[in-house]
Parts: sequence; C-alpha cells; structure tokens
Amino acid sequence: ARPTTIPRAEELAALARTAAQRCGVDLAAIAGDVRTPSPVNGEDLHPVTWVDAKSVDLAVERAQEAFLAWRTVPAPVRGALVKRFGELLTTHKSDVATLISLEVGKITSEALGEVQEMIDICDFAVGLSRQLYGRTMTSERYNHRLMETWHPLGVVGVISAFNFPAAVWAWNTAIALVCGDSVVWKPSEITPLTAGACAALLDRAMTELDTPAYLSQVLIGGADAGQALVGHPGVALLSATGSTRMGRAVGPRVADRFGRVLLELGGNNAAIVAPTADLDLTTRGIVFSAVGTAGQRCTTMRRVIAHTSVVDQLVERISEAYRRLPIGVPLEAGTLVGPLISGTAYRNMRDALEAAAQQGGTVLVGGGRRLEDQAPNAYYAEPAIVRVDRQTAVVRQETFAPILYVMPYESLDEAIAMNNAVPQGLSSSIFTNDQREAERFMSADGSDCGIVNINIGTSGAEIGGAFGGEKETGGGRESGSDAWKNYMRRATNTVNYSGELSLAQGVDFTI
Ligand code: UN1
Repeated sequence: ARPTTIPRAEELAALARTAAQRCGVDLAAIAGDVRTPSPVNGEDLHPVTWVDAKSVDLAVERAQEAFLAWRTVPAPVRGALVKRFGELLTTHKSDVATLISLEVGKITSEALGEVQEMIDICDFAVGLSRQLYGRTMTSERYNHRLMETWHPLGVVGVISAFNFPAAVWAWNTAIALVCGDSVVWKPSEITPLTAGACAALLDRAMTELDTPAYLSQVLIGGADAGQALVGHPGVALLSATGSTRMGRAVGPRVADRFGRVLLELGGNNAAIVAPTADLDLTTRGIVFSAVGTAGQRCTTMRRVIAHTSVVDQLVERISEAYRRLPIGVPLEAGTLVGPLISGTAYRNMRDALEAAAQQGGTVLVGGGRRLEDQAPNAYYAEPAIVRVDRQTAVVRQETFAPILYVMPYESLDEAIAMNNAVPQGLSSSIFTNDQREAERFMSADGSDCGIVNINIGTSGAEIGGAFGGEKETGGGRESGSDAWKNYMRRATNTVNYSGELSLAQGVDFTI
C-alpha cells in the first residue's frame, strides 16, 4: 500500500467551511446538531439542522407562486439565469468539487468532472432556451392548422442521491428553469454542504437577475421531508434518483395523485468483451467504470461477460491493474480510489463477497480494507474482482460497492442474453472490433438498456444524450436530447382559418 495520511479532522472541517463560505453559504444559519461525517476520515464536517416535513408545504406554496410569475418570462430570458449560474459554477468549480470530495469521498478529478457536468448542462439548457420546439402537423381539413405548443409545467421536486450530490440536481434544475418551472430540491441527507453551496450559487444568480423569489429552494432534511415532497399534490413532476427500493415507494405515490414521475434508479451494468476486442483499451475502460467513484455510480460496471478465448488474459490484466490501484485520501494527487460512503456500504460489500463465494464464485483480488488504523470510522475498500461461471442471485443484484463479477461466454447470443438477464436496465457496453457485433448489440434484439456503448465503459456519459434506463432502473430520461419534454406540458392546437365549421373524421352535424 502506498503511504497516505488521513488529514486531521479540524483540517478537513476547515477546508469544508472555507469552500462553502466562498460559495456564499451562511454556515451559522445551517448549523445544527445533525452529524455529517466525512467518508474521508469518518469525522464531522459541519453538523447541520434539518427542516421538518411541515416546511415542505411552505416551500411548495412559495415555489408555486414563483412558477406563476416565471412561466410567462420568455424562455431565452430564463436562459440568462442559467447562463449566469453556469458562470458562477465555473468560478467556484474547485470549491464545489472540494465539498463533493469531502462529503462523498470522490477523487479530485472526478469531483471536478461532476462540476464540469453541471457547467455543461447549463450551456446545454441555455441553447435549449431558444429551441423548445413544437411541431406543426398537416391538418386533414381545408384551411386548418394543427400544431403543438410546449408550456411550463409547474413545481418540479428533485430528490437526489449522495453519489452525484450536485450534478443530478443541476441536470434537473438547469432544464426545469429554462422550461419555466420552479424547483424544490431535497438532496441526500449526507451531502448538505454541497447542496448548500450549489443553492447559494444559484441564489446569487437569481438575485443578480432579479428573478421571482423562491424559484429554486433547497430543503436540507431527512426522509420525512422527501416523503412530504413526493406526496405533495402541488409538485407537478417528481424527479428522483436513488435505489430501486426508493423508486418502488415513490412511483406509486406520485402516480396515485396523477403527478408526473421521473425515476433514475439502480443499475447492474455489464460489458461484453468479444474475441476481437483491443485488450489494452478494454482493460482501461473496464477499470475506470468498475472502480471510479469507488464503484458507487449508478453506471458503475458490475459485470464483465468475456469470450472464452480472451477471458483468462483479460482477468489477468484487470487483476494486475487492481493490485496497483492507488487507494487513499481522495484529495491527494494520484489517488484513484477514495473511501466508500459508510461502514454500512463496506459491510454490504463484504456480505456480497461472502454470498458470491457461497454461490460458487472465487474472489481473485480485493475486498480488504485500508487505512483502518489511521481512521477507524472511514472505509477504504480494495476493489474486488470475482470470477463466476454463471449469474447467481448476488450477481443479479446491485451492490453499491466496487465488486466486478467476471464470467465467460461462447456465443454473442448467449452474451446478450446474459447482459439482459438482470432486473436493472441502465447501461451496457461491448468491446469489439467487429462491426456486425457492435450493430447487433445496439439493435432491437441487442442490449435492453437505456445506454448502449461500443468500446467505452458503462459509466461517464456525456450530458448531451438522454440519461436513464429501463426495467428496475425506472424508465426515466433526464439531461440532454429531448428529456426537456418531461419538464413541460404539451398543448395541441387546431386553428380554423376557413370561415366555415368543418368537423374532423367527416362527421356531419348540420343544425
Ligand atoms: C449517477 O451515478 O447517478 O454517466 C449518475 C455517468 C455520470 C452520471 C452518473 N455522468 O457515470
């Protein structure tokens, strides 16, 4: 293990406070007695206070008022707010990234990447603010016009997870704001400072541009606040990112009140490695996707399905890379793997490894814990590779930790069937230089996931495409492409400029 020193608790807390203050967070105003330990050292950063479920009512009420004013502001003018927010994020990129590293344990490069993703979605949304296009269709009647118009939807509730504590909110908020909606955000309870910093930057942009008050609000609180948001009839769209279990609770409650829901849930993402794969590129692609963010992305690669002709060689290469992985303090230059979010996450990882062994798998590398002596409350796990010969129960479930199951295949049909034989459907990839295989994997009878990549790992999607997946992943699409349509309502307009009343479908109703 390379030498690495866990910084003193006070040092990390001071770093967090400085970064938050630079973003405009009023630390005294949010201070309280809810402990927020950093996964970096397991010690408190800045205990905060939580809102209660009742404040959700007030927030939604205020958001509704803001929406009524905002919806008539021209979309490109709304875009100016998002443009300014993107500029402020650019100025404070490293402050927000520092908070992400401290609260989530992300390495600096990935934390900066998360903020870059926010800046990118702001750029995208600003462009979009002039492109909220509706279609014109040909009418079946003489001198009639048929068209559709997209209008602002209402209050958007955003529930985000710890692993992308800022970017997922930004995907939703940047798009919602240009679409003319207001936003109420319930971030993960373990990332309050990152949330506070993001909200403070957006607040500043809102003040500078003199937008309606309460256009965007953040509720630092617990599960009860989230549940109140989910059940609130004033929330027109509820966009939730998290576990499948959470989605199963949220989906029906929103559906029951005929609200709109956008779910971004678990993944169990696989890569197929074909006989023609470039194994250097494949190894790098796999290792980034499998151990980046310490295996805690919803797009993390959890399975490798490798052709029997390459599986042994591939396992050797990735195992070799795993043995050399720099695991340690995420803020230290050179670290590639930071800590897991909590002791529970590490115990879940151990349980899964044990189950895998019981189900016939062999743990080839990893699974141990590092730096325990320096920081007993921090959980630095060694990413693990497990060789299995089939997809047992533990392989089919999502364990939010760096465990990579590797299994062999003979025919592409079999590999595609294995890719699809899990309850989740977020991301997938194939490493191949055979164009027919690549096309087949992207085709109707190929991968059943929302994201299907060729010669790239399963994680690290760009914001320009729609992000999300099928089955237990929840079916939602956010971020780029036409995901903005989730945040607007569509009106179909028929215009008669004929001077006569003619009825559709040739109906005769002469009076
Ligand atoms: C998530 O893990 O919830 O594609 C989002 C990726 C990132 C987003 C992940 N752009 O890995």
